[in-house]
Amino acid sequence: MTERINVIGLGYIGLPTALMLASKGLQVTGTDLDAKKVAQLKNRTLTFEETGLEGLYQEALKNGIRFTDEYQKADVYIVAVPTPFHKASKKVVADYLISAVEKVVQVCDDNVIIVIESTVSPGTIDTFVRPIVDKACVKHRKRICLAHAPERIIPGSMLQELIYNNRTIGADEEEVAKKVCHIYSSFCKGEIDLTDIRTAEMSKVVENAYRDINIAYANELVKICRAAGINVYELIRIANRHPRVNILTPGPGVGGHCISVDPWFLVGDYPGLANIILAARKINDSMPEYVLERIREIMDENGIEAIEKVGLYGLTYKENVDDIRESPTLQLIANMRRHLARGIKIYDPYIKEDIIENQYHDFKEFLKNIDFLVIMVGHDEIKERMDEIGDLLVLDTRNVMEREGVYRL
Ligand code: SAJ
Repeated sequence: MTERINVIGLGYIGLPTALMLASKGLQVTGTDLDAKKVAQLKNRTLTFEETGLEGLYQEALKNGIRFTDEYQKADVYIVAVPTPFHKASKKVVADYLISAVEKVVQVCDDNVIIVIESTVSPGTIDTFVRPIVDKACVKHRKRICLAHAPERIIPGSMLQELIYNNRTIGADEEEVAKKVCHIYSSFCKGEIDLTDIRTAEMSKVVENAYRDINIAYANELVKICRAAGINVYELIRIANRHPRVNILTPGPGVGGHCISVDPWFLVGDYPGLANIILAARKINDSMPEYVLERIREIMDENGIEAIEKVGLYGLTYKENVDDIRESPTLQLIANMRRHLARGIKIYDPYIKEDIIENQYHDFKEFLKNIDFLVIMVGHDEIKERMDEIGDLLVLDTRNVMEREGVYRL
């Protein structure tokens, strides 16, 4: 393939995608406005950890991938910039996307495709992106086509999923969809569904809302089972023996930049229609507060008065990743500042820099300074170091400890 690809945004999605394409021999340039990030990547150092990413990076470097903070001339642009949601209106914040597309249309030649990979609320491309492209096409007499190829990869297993997951590609014309499909097929072994842009936008958001609703169901069962005096994990285990039941795992809340964000797009755009979706968001967002209540109850029950004696294990939004975006632990701490004194201890093996007060970087040191351990994330590390916890008082929000007498959600 001779296409020149310019990947815009070298974050959790853009970087692995750029590396994957380059490793397959495509001519790839990765662009990011963060000069520090670009310098680091040029300097042969990855910007985040992910299984297999280092090997892929080396392969891509060997094949001549380039990193820059400038937009390039290319045949295909893949835009993977952040698309957060507005906290009050719940609508998508398309500013990064708009700015990226504006820069692309300024620099691009005739006959190019802009593929939006960022997750967007359905209709975003028509509302914010298409007008920019249409205007540029008229003004500069260029043909610029649009496509949407939402990503589906899960942190912790990104590369595996980039290769094997099925994908969706939305475009206005079949010819464009096929061209984009051809590029992604260089590494994607999954099946690729071709559709229109709006359906592709909606499918991504709906998939993540589906997962959020299913997690909310498990979290609601936690509260019901607590009131009923039933072990929720035993209940779910039994219910899941039914051939058509598959209840997910309760936890201290839903974090990450996808599942806890994307459903809001539907709530923001379809208030009054997105009812289950809104209820699920509320249930999942209530979990850090619920954990806080459990912490207080257990402290009272065991005569622990000082919050300084409590330690939270895990800062990341889920196990075995170094990503803290929308992390339930951070939400819990934010709630805590309002209710309780400062001083709670924190440890996470994946977070090497100091990002919060009273953070430990050594597990033994952390344990030495607490009387009550709250497991917020089930990293493999804690599963391997159970012996060191001994008979310490524990609230295990992830159900990773088998020991008798451990408190659970
Ligand atoms: N969680 C639970 N119980 C569960 C499963 C997850 O409490 O049974 C929590 C996790 O601890 C975490 C949050 O939910 O805090 C989200 O974790 P996740 O593993 O469901 O999802 P992400 O955010 O790591 O990645 C998701 C993936 N989506 C699905 O699995 C449906 C991925 O496929 C998407 O591509 C990605 O979001 C994305 O970028 O949208």
